[in-house]
Amino acid sequence: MLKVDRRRILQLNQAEQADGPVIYWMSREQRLRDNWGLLHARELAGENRQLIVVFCLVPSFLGATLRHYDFMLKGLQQLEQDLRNLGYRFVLLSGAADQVLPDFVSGVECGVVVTDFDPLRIKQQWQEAVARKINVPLIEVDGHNIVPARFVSEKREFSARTIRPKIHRLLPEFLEEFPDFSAAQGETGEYPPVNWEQVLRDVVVDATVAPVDLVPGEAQARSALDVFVAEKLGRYAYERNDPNSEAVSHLSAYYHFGHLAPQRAALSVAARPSGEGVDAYLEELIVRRELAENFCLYTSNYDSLDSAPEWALKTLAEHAEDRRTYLYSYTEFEQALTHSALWNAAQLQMVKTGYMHGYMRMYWAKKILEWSDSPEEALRIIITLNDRYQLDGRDPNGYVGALWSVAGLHDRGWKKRSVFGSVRYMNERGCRRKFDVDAYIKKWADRGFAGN
Ligand code: FO1
Repeated sequence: MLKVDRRRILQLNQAEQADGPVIYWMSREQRLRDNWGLLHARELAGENRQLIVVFCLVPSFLGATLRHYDFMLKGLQQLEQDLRNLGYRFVLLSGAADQVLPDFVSGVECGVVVTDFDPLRIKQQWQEAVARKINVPLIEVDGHNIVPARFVSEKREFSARTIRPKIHRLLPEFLEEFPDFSAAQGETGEYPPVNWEQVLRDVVVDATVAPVDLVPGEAQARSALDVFVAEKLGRYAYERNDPNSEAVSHLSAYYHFGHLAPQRAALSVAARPSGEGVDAYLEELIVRRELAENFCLYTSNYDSLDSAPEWALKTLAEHAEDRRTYLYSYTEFEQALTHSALWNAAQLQMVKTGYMHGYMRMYWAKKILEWSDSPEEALRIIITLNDRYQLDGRDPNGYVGALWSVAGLHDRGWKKRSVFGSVRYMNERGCRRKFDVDAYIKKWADRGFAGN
């Protein structure tokens, strides 16, 4: 029988389980395999109860555009097919979960609802409202973190240094192989298939940010992981900060939409002969990623400057009046109209492909701080652009990356300088020491903003 570690599971209301179908309210973990939430729902359904997978599609979600909806809906379309092939039902509800799920739950006389752990505010609000409105249990399962976020720490951690030993101590227990997800048992019933072309036509999102070439879905995510492990991991330790080198994984959009479990990637990487590539990738994938989840879980204003460490707020305030050598508006940043060819190239890489190299993300955000009126304004611009263009926008990692760049989150103080105070500074000279800046500019700069 399937077994999901009880430390991943939390009941969000007091209701008693009843007979009737089990609903898996899928949101963040949009995959069939390696999905602890779905496995737990399967476990509860056992031999005799129906399992219904429900996704609540909201017409607008934190600045998402057609780029994101196209990727997500095409991934869900494949998932529906995979579920049906195993005899499970998939239902797409239109509207926010707190508005549409409770009626569906009572309509099918469901006995229990399982859903994904997610530290973002809007998701916590949906979950609280659903937990209140239904009269059966709502159970959250952490299918995103290898060491479950609520279990690894009960408080906001100070930095990677403080969370790392806690994660490493528990990793041998939690970095386990997933059980198979088996076919449905008993009576399966029918729901009409989703008309995906219609759904994609009907979403009313900003279509000026065009879909990108990355192919969504579990199968594609899995082969991207295999290619990374076989062909790039060896170079990762030495070349990951070179945006011209293809030594990075390009898996972040798959993690964001749940097409790939970080735990699957960790299992594949950890199975390689140990070496610096293995350690370096596991540090980013597990420690840094789970530190971001910890921050958002215990900091409700995770996208506001108010949540930055005090030392950083103090030093930024001391430098609030420093003269800015360059000052750009949101639109100038968006359209890559700064004086810096390197910065513009990074912006264009993101606008055109939905992806910016990790090292450039830090440089890009730090320059927005340097060339904006205030740190508040810089943070707003960074988050808006990130959520609009990056395929992996609206993710705990993105919010934490923005605050790290602007306001020293999870970092320490450095040598003082203008505008930044003692927040860590980065400049083009540093980039030139690390990689061929002109080659990077050449690759992206002539693409132009228009017609993305
Ligand atoms: N989650 C949902 O439950 N319903 C949606 O309609 C939905 C849309 C969406 C669009 C863009 C995007 O980046 C994420 C979206 N997600 C949606 C949520 C997402 O899966 C994540 O839960 C959070 O963004 C990060 O944890």
